[in-house]
This record gives sequence, C-alpha cells and structure tokens, in this order.
Amino acid sequence: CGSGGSGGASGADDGSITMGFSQVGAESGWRTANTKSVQEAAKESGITLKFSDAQQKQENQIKAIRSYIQQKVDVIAFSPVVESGWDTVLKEARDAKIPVILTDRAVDSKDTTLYKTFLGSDFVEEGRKAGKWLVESFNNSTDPVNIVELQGTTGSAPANDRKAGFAEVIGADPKFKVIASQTGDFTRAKGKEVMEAFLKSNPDIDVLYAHNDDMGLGAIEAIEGAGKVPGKDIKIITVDAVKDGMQALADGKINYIVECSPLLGPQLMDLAKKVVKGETVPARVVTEETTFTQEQAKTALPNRKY
Ligand code: GYE
Repeated sequence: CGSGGSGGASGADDGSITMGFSQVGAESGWRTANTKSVQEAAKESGITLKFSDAQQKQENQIKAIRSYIQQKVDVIAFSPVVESGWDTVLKEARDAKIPVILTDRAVDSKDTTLYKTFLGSDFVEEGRKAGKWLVESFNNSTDPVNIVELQGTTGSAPANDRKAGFAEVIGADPKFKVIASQTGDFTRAKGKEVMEAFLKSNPDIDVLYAHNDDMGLGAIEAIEGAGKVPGKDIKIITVDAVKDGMQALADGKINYIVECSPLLGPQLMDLAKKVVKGETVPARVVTEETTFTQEQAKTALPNRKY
C-alpha cells in the first residue's frame, strides 16, 4: 500500500484493489465451484480478496458487509442469500462510497443505485427450460402428471424464479399438477429428508423437479430407499449441472439438467476493476448457459471442470 494512501472507494495509491466478498455458504457443489472460481480469479487478476462464508444466514452477510465498510475495502461483492432486507446495509456502503456488485443472486431493492451491477444467471429462464422439457417429454399423453418440487432456500432469488418460470410453462396444460412443493434448502440432506416425506404421503409421483442437483441427488437416495427406480418410475429434472449431477444424468438416474454456471470469478474481477476506476458497467450481466440430456451428459462429462 502507498504511504499515507487514503484507500477507500478510489483504490489504494498503487492501484491495487481489495475486494470484500460475502459468500452465501458451502451448501452445494455449485457453491463450492463458485467459491473456487472467485478465489482463483482474484489471484489471477491481482485483486486482494477478503472472503467470508455466511453459512446461509443473512445476518452473517450483513455483519460481513459492515466489516468490509469499516475496513474501507475498494469494492464489495456478495451473493445475497435471500432477496429482501438489504436496503439499510447497502445505503451504508453507498454513503461510504464503496461500490457494490451483486453476484449470482439478486436483491429486490427498488433503489437500483444501491449497487453497480448484477452478474448472474437468468433463473426464470432456467425454470422455463425445465418446464419445456417436461411438456415435450409428456406430449403424447393426456394422463395427469403428478409433480413434486424441491425448492431452494426460501426467499432466495433462484428458488423464487425457478419456481415461477417452471409454473409459467407447465401452467398452460392442466394435466400437469404440482402435488407437493417444499424447500430442501439447496442441500443434499434436506433434499433426501423432504423427498422421503413426499413419498410417504403421495403414492403416485411421476416427476420430481429439484431446484438444484444436490437436492435431486439426496432425493435419489430417498427414491431408491422406497424401492423405486429414479429416472424411470420417477422422472427427475434438476438445475446446475455440477459433476455429481452430470454423473447421475449419464447413469440414467436424472433425466434432464438445466445448466447454471458457477464460474463467475473472471467476469466479477473484470467488473470490479471497472467500477473501482469509476467506469460505467452494464446494470445486468447474464451468464450463458445450456441444458443437458442423458446422452449429452455422457459426452460432456470428461471435460467438465466442476
Ligand atoms: O443453483 C444452488 C446453490 O444461487 C445459483 O445456489 C445459485 C444456487 C445454485 O446452492 O446449487
């Protein structure tokens, strides 16, 4: 650091940048890959990273952000665990003239001057992709299709949006019925537990839609435990496309995965350099993503990085 440098919002005298990053937690394979991507990209771009894990608790994220403000970091980035309740702390950052970048998940603040940009996926579109596959797969039958849904963390952008996009598409045909929908908090353990309860109270489940691979993988254990065959007796759609999910897809236990890329690190560091310099950046940067069938998973698996 330069002698007597002021640090703060404009960066240290020597041009070095310190980023405070508040991560959601370590709840899923996606999250682990995302953390690795952010840490590696910071290193590669010469940005000093202060990293904290909020263990899926908003209060921990607010504490971390306040401590980054006190430490006068040059830029704050965070992946908000839930959408609501950020205005106060974001105003504190703005008052301290520290730019904020949202990564991965959105906030519902009306005041969009509270952050510089939002880098991440279009979760509504992911939900629609899941719904479209389902509609196409069942297009030659008029029989009712009983669906159970494992939602992500309650109040989080991906849970809200993946539910909405899916409901929008399947809502066009009344044969699709969501007979149970509950949160599995994006974790394998909770996915298993909730699926066990679903299986007990619903003898006739045709489809599971899980908002991420990990909950789907937990649910597979529950389905097998109940003596049913995942991917056959119960069709399974998930979101993320992390390695374990892709393996289960290639093995025929999952039927379709909508990709959500966790590799946000390099783009985040580019955006951080720009906002610290005071350059304007797009208000929204959407990640590019695809979808995978079982056959496509077999081809893609050997080169999958996470
Ligand atoms: O899909 C899930 C993770 O916010 C996109 O969070 C992310 C989601 C991801 O726990 O696996």
